[in-house]
Amino acid sequence: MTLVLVKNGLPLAEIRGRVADAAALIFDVDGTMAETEELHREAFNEAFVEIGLDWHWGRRVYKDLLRVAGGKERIRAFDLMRRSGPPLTDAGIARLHRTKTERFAALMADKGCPLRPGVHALLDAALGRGQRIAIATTTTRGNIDALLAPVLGGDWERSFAAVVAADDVARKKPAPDVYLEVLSQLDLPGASCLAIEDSGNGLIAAMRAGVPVLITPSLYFQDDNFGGALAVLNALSDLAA
Ligand code: XBP
Ligand code: MG
Repeated sequence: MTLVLVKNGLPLAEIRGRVADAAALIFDVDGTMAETEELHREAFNEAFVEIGLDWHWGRRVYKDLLRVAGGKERIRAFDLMRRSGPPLTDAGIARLHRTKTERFAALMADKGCPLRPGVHALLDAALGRGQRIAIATTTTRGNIDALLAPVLGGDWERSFAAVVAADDVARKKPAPDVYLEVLSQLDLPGASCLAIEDSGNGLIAAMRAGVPVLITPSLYFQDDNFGGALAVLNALSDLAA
């Protein structure tokens, strides 16, 4: 039996209705579609070695660093905190992050990363009822392909009405920019859609764009504040139970 955890918000039957009735479902990627953050952490650590930095991000420090959305911004935040030596230049950060992105793609190709329970079924159900699906993420665009191509097929993007990633907008989550850009591409008001997120930053970004939010917390964000969400489910598979 599935444990359905609705910490706040609507009863499950009503959540199912809201999901089915939304004009579009807007998915976050990291943490929501798949538990990718451990692979991101590994990719950062491999990049540090490759570039010759004596940095290593363990789980505890990475949990704190995840407050900063975006890999380049996370590198800069850590660099400013360590207070030794001259700060990395913009070009140095860009190079380090490019190496991290290459390492992430290689790790994805090597190890793979399954979608979280219920994600594939929800995508199929949405497409089956003619609902539009979209992506609003602060990850690098290539990372989406590295995750989704192996599990949904190389032409996965054709199923999505809009895919907006980090470098398409000026500000990352918790700013609303990725959501506002998705809504503009879909030509829909935020209130008619439903966002699916795993983190407090994601929740704030969607709410600032006027989009109601369903939360499925991922490993690193179990204790985030999800006040304001329609509901908090332990997994999207609960929708089908
Ligand atoms: C995802 C992120 C990203 C990834 C790493 O947040 O914050 O920075 O951790 O990817 P969200 P990059 O799930 O809210 O979109 O290194 O490409 O930034
Ligand atoms: Mg996320």
